[in-house]
Amino acid sequence: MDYYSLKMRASQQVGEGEQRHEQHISGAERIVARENVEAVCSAMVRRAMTHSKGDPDFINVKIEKVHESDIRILKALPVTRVDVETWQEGLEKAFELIGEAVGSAAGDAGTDAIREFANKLPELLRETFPMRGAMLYDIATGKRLEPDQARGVRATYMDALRGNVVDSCKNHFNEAIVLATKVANAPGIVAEICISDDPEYVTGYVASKELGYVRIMKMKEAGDENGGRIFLFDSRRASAEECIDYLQKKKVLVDVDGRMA
Ligand code: WAQ
Ligand code: MG
Repeated sequence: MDYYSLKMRASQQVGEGEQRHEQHISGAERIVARENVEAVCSAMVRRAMTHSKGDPDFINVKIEKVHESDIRILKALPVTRVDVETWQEGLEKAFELIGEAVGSAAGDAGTDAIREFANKLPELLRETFPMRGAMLYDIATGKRLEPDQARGVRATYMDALRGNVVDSCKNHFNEAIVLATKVANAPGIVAEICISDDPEYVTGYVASKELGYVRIMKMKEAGDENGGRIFLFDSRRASAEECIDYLQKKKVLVDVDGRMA
Protein backbone atom coordinates (compact mmCIF):
# COMPACT_ATOMS: atom_id res chain seq x y z
CA MET A 1 0.00 0.00 0.00
CA ASP A 2 1.20 3.48 -0.74
CA TYR A 3 1.10 6.27 1.74
CA TYR A 4 1.24 10.02 1.41
CA SER A 5 2.92 12.53 3.63
CA LEU A 6 0.95 15.76 4.12
CA LYS A 7 2.45 18.85 5.66
CA MET A 8 0.70 22.13 6.31
CA ARG A 9 1.97 25.42 7.62
CA ALA A 10 0.10 28.68 7.85
CA SER A 11 1.31 32.17 8.59
CA GLN A 12 0.26 35.77 8.75
CA GLN A 13 2.00 39.05 7.98
CA VAL A 14 2.29 41.18 11.09
CA GLY A 15 3.87 44.51 12.01
CA GLU A 16 4.35 47.68 10.00
CA GLY A 17 7.08 48.96 7.67
CA GLU A 18 10.54 47.63 8.50
CA GLN A 19 9.08 45.45 11.23
CA ARG A 20 6.72 43.63 8.88
CA HIS A 21 7.32 39.86 8.97
CA GLU A 22 5.68 36.48 8.74
CA GLN A 23 4.32 35.00 11.93
CA HIS A 24 3.67 31.29 12.24
CA ILE A 25 0.02 30.45 13.00
CA SER A 26 -0.41 26.75 12.65
CA GLY A 27 1.32 23.64 11.37
CA ALA A 28 0.50 19.95 11.08
CA GLU A 29 1.82 16.83 9.47
CA ARG A 30 0.45 13.38 8.74
CA ILE A 31 1.29 10.18 6.90
CA VAL A 32 -1.92 8.59 5.60
CA ALA A 33 -3.22 6.03 3.10
CA ARG A 34 -4.08 7.23 -0.39
CA GLU A 35 -7.84 7.15 0.17
CA ASN A 36 -7.55 9.56 3.09
CA VAL A 37 -5.44 12.22 1.44
CA GLU A 38 -8.32 14.49 0.43
CA ALA A 39 -10.14 14.36 3.76
CA VAL A 40 -6.98 14.94 5.78
CA CYS A 41 -5.96 17.78 3.48
CA SER A 42 -9.24 19.62 3.94
CA ALA A 43 -9.12 19.06 7.71
CA MET A 44 -5.66 20.64 7.73
CA VAL A 45 -6.87 23.64 5.79
CA ARG A 46 -9.78 24.00 8.21
CA ARG A 47 -7.36 23.86 11.12
CA ALA A 48 -5.32 26.66 9.56
CA MET A 49 -8.35 28.81 8.74
CA THR A 50 -9.91 28.60 12.18
CA HIS A 51 -6.83 28.93 14.38
CA SER A 52 -7.11 31.18 17.41
CA LYS A 53 -3.69 32.72 16.67
CA GLY A 54 -5.15 34.59 13.68
CA ASP A 55 -6.40 34.54 10.12
CA PRO A 56 -3.69 33.17 7.82
CA ASP A 57 -2.69 34.97 4.66
CA PHE A 58 -0.39 32.20 3.59
CA ILE A 59 -1.08 28.46 3.75
CA ASN A 60 1.31 25.92 2.33
CA VAL A 61 0.19 22.31 1.92
CA LYS A 62 2.74 19.83 0.65
CA ILE A 63 1.71 16.32 -0.36
CA GLU A 64 4.30 13.68 -1.19
CA LYS A 65 4.03 10.01 -1.98
CA VAL A 66 5.83 7.74 0.47
CA HIS A 67 6.67 4.16 -0.41
CA GLU A 68 5.66 1.60 2.16
CA SER A 69 9.13 0.06 2.02
CA ASP A 70 10.60 3.36 3.25
CA ILE A 71 8.43 3.44 6.36
CA ARG A 72 9.68 2.18 9.69
CA ILE A 73 7.03 1.08 12.18
CA LEU A 74 7.87 1.64 15.82
CA LYS A 75 6.08 0.55 18.95
CA ALA A 76 5.03 3.52 21.06
CA LEU A 77 7.03 4.09 24.24
CA PRO A 78 5.20 2.87 27.35
CA VAL A 79 3.47 5.72 29.15
CA THR A 80 3.57 6.52 32.85
CA ARG A 81 2.55 9.65 34.74
CA VAL A 82 3.92 11.61 37.63
CA ASP A 83 1.48 13.75 39.62
CA VAL A 84 2.94 16.75 41.35
CA GLU A 85 1.61 19.53 43.55
CA THR A 86 3.44 22.39 41.91
CA TRP A 87 5.17 23.11 38.62
CA GLN A 88 8.44 23.65 40.48
CA GLU A 89 8.22 20.13 41.84
CA GLY A 90 7.43 18.81 38.34
CA LEU A 91 10.39 20.57 36.78
CA GLU A 92 12.68 19.26 39.50
CA LYS A 93 11.43 15.72 38.92
CA ALA A 94 12.04 16.10 35.17
CA PHE A 95 15.61 17.33 35.72
CA GLU A 96 16.23 14.46 38.11
CA LEU A 97 15.03 11.82 35.61
CA ILE A 98 17.07 13.37 32.79
CA GLY A 99 20.15 13.53 35.03
CA GLU A 100 19.79 9.81 35.79
CA ALA A 101 19.25 8.90 32.13
CA VAL A 102 22.30 10.88 31.05
CA GLY A 103 24.33 9.48 33.97
CA SER A 104 23.58 5.89 33.07
CA ALA A 105 24.24 6.53 29.38
CA ALA A 106 27.63 8.04 30.22
CA GLY A 107 28.50 5.16 32.55
CA ASP A 108 30.43 5.60 35.79
CA ALA A 109 33.05 7.57 33.91
CA GLY A 110 31.40 10.90 34.20
CA THR A 111 30.12 11.62 37.69
CA ASP A 112 31.66 15.11 37.80
CA ALA A 113 30.62 15.73 34.24
CA ILE A 114 27.10 14.57 35.07
CA ARG A 115 26.85 16.90 38.04
CA GLU A 116 28.04 19.74 35.86
CA PHE A 117 25.49 18.78 33.21
CA ALA A 118 22.66 18.68 35.78
CA ASN A 119 23.57 22.21 36.89
CA LYS A 120 23.49 23.42 33.29
CA LEU A 121 20.15 21.82 32.38
CA PRO A 122 17.79 24.61 33.56
CA GLU A 123 19.79 27.18 31.58
CA LEU A 124 19.84 24.95 28.48
CA LEU A 125 16.06 24.65 28.67
CA ARG A 126 15.69 28.43 28.85
CA GLU A 127 17.85 28.76 25.74
CA THR A 128 15.30 26.69 23.78
CA PHE A 129 12.37 29.05 24.48
CA PRO A 130 12.71 31.20 21.32
CA MET A 131 13.43 28.18 19.08
CA ARG A 132 10.99 26.54 16.65
CA GLY A 133 12.77 23.21 16.80
CA ALA A 134 14.70 21.34 19.44
CA MET A 135 18.19 21.74 20.84
CA LEU A 136 20.48 18.80 20.02
CA TYR A 137 22.90 18.62 22.93
CA ASP A 138 25.94 16.35 22.96
CA ILE A 139 26.41 14.92 26.47
CA ALA A 140 29.91 13.70 25.53
CA THR A 141 31.30 17.15 24.70
CA GLY A 142 28.78 19.62 26.16
CA LYS A 143 28.31 21.13 22.71
CA ARG A 144 25.17 22.01 20.79
CA LEU A 145 24.94 20.29 17.43
CA GLU A 146 22.05 22.00 15.60
CA PRO A 147 23.21 23.32 12.20
CA ASP A 148 20.98 26.37 12.81
CA GLN A 149 20.95 27.18 16.53
CA ALA A 150 18.27 29.85 16.32
CA ARG A 151 15.82 27.39 14.73
CA GLY A 152 16.91 24.07 16.18
CA VAL A 153 16.37 20.61 14.74
CA ARG A 154 12.86 19.52 13.82
CA ALA A 155 11.68 15.93 13.85
CA THR A 156 9.38 15.34 10.92
CA TYR A 157 7.73 12.65 8.74
CA MET A 158 5.88 10.82 11.47
CA ASP A 159 2.34 9.83 12.38
CA ALA A 160 0.39 7.33 14.40
CA LEU A 161 -0.25 4.01 12.70
CA ARG A 162 -4.01 3.60 12.33
CA GLY A 163 -4.45 7.02 13.91
CA ASN A 164 -7.66 9.00 13.68
CA VAL A 165 -8.12 9.72 10.01
CA VAL A 166 -9.40 13.23 10.45
CA ASP A 167 -8.32 14.89 13.62
CA SER A 168 -8.72 18.62 13.15
CA CYS A 169 -8.01 19.85 16.64
CA LYS A 170 -4.61 19.53 18.24
CA ASN A 171 -4.20 16.81 20.83
CA HIS A 172 -0.96 17.51 22.65
CA PHE A 173 -0.48 14.04 24.07
CA ASN A 174 -1.19 12.18 20.80
CA GLU A 175 1.26 14.31 18.85
CA ALA A 176 3.88 14.13 21.59
CA ILE A 177 3.89 10.33 22.01
CA VAL A 178 4.48 9.98 18.26
CA LEU A 179 7.32 12.51 18.24
CA ALA A 180 8.91 11.16 21.43
CA THR A 181 8.83 7.59 20.10
CA LYS A 182 10.51 8.61 16.86
CA VAL A 183 13.13 10.64 18.71
CA ALA A 184 13.90 7.96 21.34
CA ASN A 185 14.72 5.55 18.48
CA ALA A 186 17.09 7.95 16.73
CA PRO A 187 20.79 6.99 16.46
CA GLY A 188 22.68 8.29 19.51
CA ILE A 189 19.67 9.76 21.34
CA VAL A 190 19.82 9.23 25.10
CA ALA A 191 16.75 11.15 26.34
CA GLU A 192 14.38 14.03 25.65
CA ILE A 193 12.77 16.74 27.77
CA CYS A 194 9.78 18.76 26.59
CA ILE A 195 7.60 21.61 27.78
CA SER A 196 4.78 22.90 25.56
CA ASP A 197 4.86 26.52 24.44
CA ASP A 198 1.06 26.74 24.70
CA PRO A 199 0.32 29.06 27.60
CA GLU A 200 -2.47 26.85 28.95
CA TYR A 201 -0.80 23.46 28.49
CA VAL A 202 1.27 22.79 31.58
CA THR A 203 1.87 19.04 31.21
CA GLY A 204 5.27 18.11 29.85
CA TYR A 205 7.33 14.95 29.61
CA VAL A 206 10.69 13.29 29.68
CA ALA A 207 11.31 10.29 27.48
CA SER A 208 13.88 7.69 26.51
CA LYS A 209 13.92 4.05 25.48
CA GLU A 210 14.69 3.09 29.09
CA LEU A 211 12.38 5.56 30.87
CA GLY A 212 9.56 5.26 28.37
CA TYR A 213 7.31 8.32 28.06
CA VAL A 214 6.95 9.91 31.49
CA ARG A 215 4.18 12.52 31.63
CA ILE A 216 4.80 15.12 34.29
CA MET A 217 1.48 16.73 34.94
CA LYS A 218 2.76 20.22 35.77
CA MET A 219 5.99 21.57 34.42
CA LYS A 220 5.27 25.28 34.14
CA GLU A 221 3.01 27.98 35.45
CA ALA A 222 -0.38 28.36 33.68
CA GLY A 223 -0.26 31.34 31.32
CA ASP A 224 3.47 31.00 30.64
CA GLU A 225 4.04 30.99 26.88
CA ASN A 226 7.58 29.60 27.12
CA GLY A 227 8.30 26.05 26.13
CA GLY A 228 10.95 24.01 24.40
CA ARG A 229 12.59 20.70 23.72
CA ILE A 230 16.05 19.24 24.20
CA PHE A 231 17.21 16.07 22.47
CA LEU A 232 20.09 14.69 24.50
CA PHE A 233 22.56 12.96 22.26
CA ASP A 234 25.78 10.99 22.79
CA SER A 235 28.36 11.49 20.02
CA ARG A 236 30.19 8.33 21.16
CA ARG A 237 27.22 6.30 19.92
CA ALA A 238 26.43 7.86 16.56
CA SER A 239 27.31 10.81 14.38
CA ALA A 240 25.27 14.01 14.52
CA GLU A 241 24.69 13.77 10.75
CA GLU A 242 23.09 10.35 10.95
CA CYS A 243 20.93 11.41 13.90
CA ILE A 244 19.72 14.60 12.19
CA ASP A 245 19.15 12.75 8.94
CA TYR A 246 16.94 10.23 10.74
CA LEU A 247 15.00 12.94 12.61
CA GLN A 248 14.35 15.03 9.49
CA LYS A 249 13.97 12.43 6.76
CA LYS A 250 13.13 8.94 7.95
CA LYS A 251 9.44 8.12 7.67
CA VAL A 252 8.04 6.64 10.87
CA LEU A 253 4.63 5.32 11.84
CA VAL A 254 4.13 4.73 15.54
CA ASP A 255 1.98 1.84 16.69
CA VAL A 256 0.15 3.49 19.55
CA ASP A 257 -1.99 0.44 20.25
CA GLY A 258 -4.73 2.00 22.34
CA ARG A 259 -2.45 4.49 24.06
CA MET A 260 -4.00 7.51 22.42
CA ALA A 261 -6.37 9.88 24.14
N1 WAQ B 1 10.70 18.78 16.31
C1 WAQ B 1 11.51 19.36 17.21
N2 WAQ B 1 11.11 20.26 18.11
C2 WAQ B 1 9.83 20.63 18.08
C3 WAQ B 1 8.90 20.07 17.16
C4 WAQ B 1 9.39 19.11 16.22
N3 WAQ B 1 8.61 18.54 15.34
N4 WAQ B 1 7.69 20.63 17.39
C5 WAQ B 1 7.85 21.49 18.40
N5 WAQ B 1 9.13 21.51 18.83
C6 WAQ B 1 9.72 22.31 19.91
C7 WAQ B 1 9.51 23.79 19.71
O1 WAQ B 1 10.64 24.47 20.14
C8 WAQ B 1 8.35 24.11 20.60
O2 WAQ B 1 8.43 25.40 21.12
C9 WAQ B 1 8.45 23.08 21.72
O3 WAQ B 1 9.08 21.95 21.11
C10 WAQ B 1 7.12 22.70 22.29
O4 WAQ B 1 6.29 22.29 21.20
O5 WAQ B 1 1.72 13.94 27.82
O6 WAQ B 1 2.60 20.70 22.80
O7 WAQ B 1 4.19 21.61 20.10
O8 WAQ B 1 0.22 15.56 27.83
O9 WAQ B 1 4.12 23.28 22.06
C11 WAQ B 1 3.45 17.56 25.60
C12 WAQ B 1 2.32 16.65 25.97
C13 WAQ B 1 2.97 18.56 24.58
C14 WAQ B 1 2.50 16.14 27.36
C15 WAQ B 1 4.14 19.28 24.00
O10 WAQ B 1 4.82 20.88 22.43
C16 WAQ B 1 1.39 15.15 27.70
C17 WAQ B 1 3.74 20.34 23.03
P1 WAQ B 1 4.74 22.08 21.40
MG1 MG C 1 2.89 24.64 20.93
